[in-house]
Amino acid sequence: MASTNQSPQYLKAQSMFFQAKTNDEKLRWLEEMIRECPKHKSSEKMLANLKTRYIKLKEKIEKIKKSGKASSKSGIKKEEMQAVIIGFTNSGKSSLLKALTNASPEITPYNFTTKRPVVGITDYLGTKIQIIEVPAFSSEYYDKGLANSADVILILVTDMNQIKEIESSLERSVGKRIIAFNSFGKSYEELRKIEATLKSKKYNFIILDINRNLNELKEKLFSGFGKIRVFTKEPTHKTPSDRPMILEKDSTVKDIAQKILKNLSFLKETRIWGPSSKFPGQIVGLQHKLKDMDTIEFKTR
Ligand SMILES: Nc1nc2c(ncn2[C@@H]2O[C@H](COP(=O)(O)OP(=O)(O)OP(=O)(O)O)[C@@H](O)[C@H]2O)c(=O)[nH]1
Ligand SMILES: [Mg+2]
Repeated sequence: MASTNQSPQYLKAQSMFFQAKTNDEKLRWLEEMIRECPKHKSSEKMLANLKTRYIKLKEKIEKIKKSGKASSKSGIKKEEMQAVIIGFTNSGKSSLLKALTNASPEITPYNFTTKRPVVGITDYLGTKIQIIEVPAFSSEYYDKGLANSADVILILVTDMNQIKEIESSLERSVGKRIIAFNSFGKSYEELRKIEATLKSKKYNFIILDINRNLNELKEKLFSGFGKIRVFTKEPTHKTPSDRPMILEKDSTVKDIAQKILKNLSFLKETRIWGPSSKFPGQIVGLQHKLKDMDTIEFKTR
């Protein structure tokens, strides 16, 4: 890259670019270089080069993400629903991961016990949610790439000030954020104040007690993925299946019919109960959009 007549800001970004270890970081510094590149005739070519590089790198990152491999150095295979737990050291990340999933991370009263990401799986109504404990925020073990690519980011804190600090580092993240305030060791009076503050700041939050409200947390996590639950019902049965199917938001009758029925031409009639129906048992067409907690019944020939 050209080295003539560049601003100190540009040179700094360039040096950061060359030092960057992850593609996400590289992309960030390239963006900075483009911003700081002089916009006059003599540097047109250089700017064009930078932009091409930027687009290529962005495509590469997308490709890695789509192929299911995490773009970060962690090497963790991303499942369809992935949440990360991030927080300062000793905020209780491992304790939560252990209570919520099949993982058994090391838990100690000492700082920086978790030095590598730990992956666990939790079952939600028969569907799996992947949950990852990311090593302590602001430590050398922290993995920003994981935080940036997760679908849901659970920010576990023990102090109100930690929220802003963590959030300000998430400018490149895509996931829905949930604040979990760890109630461990806090008095009732303290918790009352904390709850009032979180409410007034309009956070999507939960006051977490891992012995008491893990189910509430699971519900919150699930809603963060923006998916919908749809129960199926056999025409001859009075009640629907007890386990819903998990579908993408805005799925249609056709989407679920294709999953359940082998051949759509056998489909005679579809009825819907619940939020997307105008009345219970409404007959709908293939393009009908489903909503969370609908019940659907297919009559076939
Ligand atoms: N019983 C209980 N102990 C907790 C809870 N949260 C944190 N602790 C205690 O706090 C200490 C740290 O907990 P960890 O779960 O290891 O915290 P961490 O955030 O994973 O910490 P690092 O991985 O070291 O950064 C341990 O002594 C835990 O027993 C909780 O909700 N219940
Ligand atoms: Mg830990």
